[in-house]
Amino acid sequence: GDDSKLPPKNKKKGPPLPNPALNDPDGLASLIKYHAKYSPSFNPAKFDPKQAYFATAQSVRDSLIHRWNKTYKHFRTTNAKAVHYLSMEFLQGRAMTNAIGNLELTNEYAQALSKLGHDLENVAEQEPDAALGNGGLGRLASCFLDSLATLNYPAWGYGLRYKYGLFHQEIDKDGQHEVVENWLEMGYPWEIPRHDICYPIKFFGKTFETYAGKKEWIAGEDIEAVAYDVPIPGYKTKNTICLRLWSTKVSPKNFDLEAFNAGEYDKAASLRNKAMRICHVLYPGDASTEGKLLRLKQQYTLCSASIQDMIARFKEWSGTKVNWNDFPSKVAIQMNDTHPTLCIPELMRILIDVEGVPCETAWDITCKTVAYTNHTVLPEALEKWPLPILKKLLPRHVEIIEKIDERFVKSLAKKLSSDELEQKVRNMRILENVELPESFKKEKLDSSQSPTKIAKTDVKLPRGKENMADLKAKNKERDEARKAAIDQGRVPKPEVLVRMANLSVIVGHKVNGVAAIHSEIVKKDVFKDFYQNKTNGVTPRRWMAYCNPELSAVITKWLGSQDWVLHTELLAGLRKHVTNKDFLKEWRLAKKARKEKLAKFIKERTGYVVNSDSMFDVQIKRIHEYKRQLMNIMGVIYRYKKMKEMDPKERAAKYVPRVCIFGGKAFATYLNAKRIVKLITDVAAVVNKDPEIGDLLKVIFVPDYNVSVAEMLIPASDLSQHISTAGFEASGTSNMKFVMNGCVLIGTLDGANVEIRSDVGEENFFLFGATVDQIKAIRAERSAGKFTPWKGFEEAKEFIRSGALGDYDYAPLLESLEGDEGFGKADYFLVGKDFPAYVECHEKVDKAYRDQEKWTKMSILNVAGSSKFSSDRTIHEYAKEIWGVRPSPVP
Ligand code: T68
Repeated sequence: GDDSKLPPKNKKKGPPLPNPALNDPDGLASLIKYHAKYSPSFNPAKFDPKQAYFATAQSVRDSLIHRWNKTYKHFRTTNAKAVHYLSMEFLQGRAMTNAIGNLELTNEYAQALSKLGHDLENVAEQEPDAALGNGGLGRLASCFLDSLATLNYPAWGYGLRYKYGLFHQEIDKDGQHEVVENWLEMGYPWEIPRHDICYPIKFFGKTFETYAGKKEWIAGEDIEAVAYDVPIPGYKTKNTICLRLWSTKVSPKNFDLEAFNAGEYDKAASLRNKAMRICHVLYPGDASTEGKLLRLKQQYTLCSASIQDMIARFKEWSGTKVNWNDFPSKVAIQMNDTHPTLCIPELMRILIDVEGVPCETAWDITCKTVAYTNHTVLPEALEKWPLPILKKLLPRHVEIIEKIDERFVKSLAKKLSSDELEQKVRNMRILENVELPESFKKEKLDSSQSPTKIAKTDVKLPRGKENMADLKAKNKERDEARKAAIDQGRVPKPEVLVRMANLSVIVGHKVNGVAAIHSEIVKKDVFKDFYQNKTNGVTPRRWMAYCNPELSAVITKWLGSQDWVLHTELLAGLRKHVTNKDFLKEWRLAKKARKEKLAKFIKERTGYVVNSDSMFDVQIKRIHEYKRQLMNIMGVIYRYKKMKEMDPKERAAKYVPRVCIFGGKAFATYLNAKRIVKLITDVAAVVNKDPEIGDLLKVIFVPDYNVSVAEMLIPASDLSQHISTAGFEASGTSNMKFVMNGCVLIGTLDGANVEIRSDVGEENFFLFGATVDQIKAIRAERSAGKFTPWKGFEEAKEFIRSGALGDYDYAPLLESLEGDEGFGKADYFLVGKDFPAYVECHEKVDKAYRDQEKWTKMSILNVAGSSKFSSDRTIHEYAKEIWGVRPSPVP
């Protein structure tokens, strides 16, 4: 269809809608004015940037809705298999620049707004970030949506519409403070409330056996989930897919009018408040039982509403003949980490209890439909829920989970010898801290019990060098001692836990990690034949074309077309120009333009003045000990200290002027992370006002790091730090964004760094630090008391301890770097071990930066080698190797 025109004027009611050709700036200007005038939330007499933003957004939304309707009409006609991406997080950031860009209307909108006295960039900056996520995992989900739409895959994103996004970070003399982020305060023009799409969600209650083994769940609390749809436009295509965010409410019949009229207001609105609470915030604290219940309610709401939605569509699109066996050939579900794992028992429950599908068939359908992506190896990030709490909230689901667990144990019993069995079952089954029943031991398993369908999971023995017989004997002894202690009541019986990752692995037809090295590490524990790697990627639209128009223009000019935005493999073509002086000059100027913008931004946000001729050295990500912002700031301290010990000449000869920029939020209850934030700001306060040092060193902590701040920082960086302890960062995705923006990385052999380094060339990457294989030995060396830290590391610690940074108590942070043993102590993340190599590597960076021509070449070769890290490549791999979906472009 021709969507260059809006729908025809409605002659009967309301004001006349302008009907312009969208590629005409005058027409767009009249459309914007129309929305400014008739938008109900603003005074039509005014037209300030905020109003201009809302009116512009409304006009863009018209086009998006038009395309979105066409897309799903097309998907309905073709009834092709679709992927459903379930994620507790979508870190969308701002929508406007991206939407206008993907519609290819950036110039037209810029002109239209200029006719109305506004500047597009300034108008776009009025939009608050939609921060419905924490970090990498949530942003990955958003990049995937962009690629799914762009590549024309039939797809849906499913998430929750949190009232408050990730907290707003304020920094003051005491460090970080969290303030609610009220992103919906002014209304969100990019969403469409779908009052017609609403599903019941049940909690608590009991299950009953009805007839012939059928189960019925009578709930104790009934609420509803209602859809808010956010259209996601593809780039250079009409395909516009849907991010469906669920919000919670109660049906009006649950409002107790009698109680209200009797003055019992809290009672009257009690259920309503409970329902609203579910979508209040992202990851509410879960230390208490109430907190755990709330988290589980969130996860279950996402899963139940989404599964009901898929089932409703499947039935509707199947017409009169619903064949449940066809479900997996129409529906693929991807679980973004374990947070949506409850969709497994929910799909089975609905199939068995509601649709009357036989258990075996329901099991088969569920296995073929769901797949799981693992994003972490950190044990504390692997979700486990206490069985009694889960049972209280979702009694029927627990019955189903227990059945899956039982069948899995049987499948292992059938395959393994009895001496291996206990240990394997303990590690791999869904329920933790449950004794293995005698009847499951191999010799007692009669063949009629042998499972067939779940025998998909294969076990590989750990590849350690330990003597297996010794290990087994030791384990047995330990287990017996533990059991005796419990039996005698000397230690409490451990709580039974439900391991969500194990459930996902057992059921999912595919399991994948997110970078080659991460997948190798996880494979050792995760035992599945069909374990895959799908290296992450990021969208080159948002992360190159829109956030870095200057560099993008240079790339387009020298490649001769803009096709690289869709086909990043063309970026390799930059290599052949790398000796051309004009090209190098234009490249430098483009980078410089972004650095000047950033310098202005830094001044506005922090008050500090930085020189845009300095090297911009950036580390932006969630604050976490494994990401080692602590090592970075200790490196800065060491550098500062050495500078102070030198005379000015020596100092200037050794170091190039640097601005060390940090950004990131610390989880509210993660005290060491908050101490690191405080340390960075304290160092900044001392260094930045030291006249002796001047421009040679500046330290900046950019408050409230989010997607929009990343869009400002990444294009302006020269060097960026990806320095996690090897084996801890699953992939990282900002490393990819930096590379695409011509920034050189300093990093360890961790996550996607490994692949980046190999693709951009070893000589264009600053590598340092211990490798994954060395870590075990390093820890052993330490606990044997054999590790002596480098004196430079001790100097940096001493500087912090000395009070030179003020009177804040850094002792707990420093203690984490000391001692010989223990998690959270004994320098678990090997800052001390890697520190000398890190400092030395930064000296190489200084040397390299002095030669600006050489540095510019490195910068170009990073972009030229970045093609693999487009999320388009990642999505094609998922589509082909996991989901079995094919592109379906709207004609
Ligand atoms: C990140 N994980 C990985 N998790 O840390 C990062 N976890 O290496 C990877 O690039 C990225 O995922 C995408 O694959 C996260 O962001 C979380 O945010 C999280 C949230 C709640 C519970 C556990």
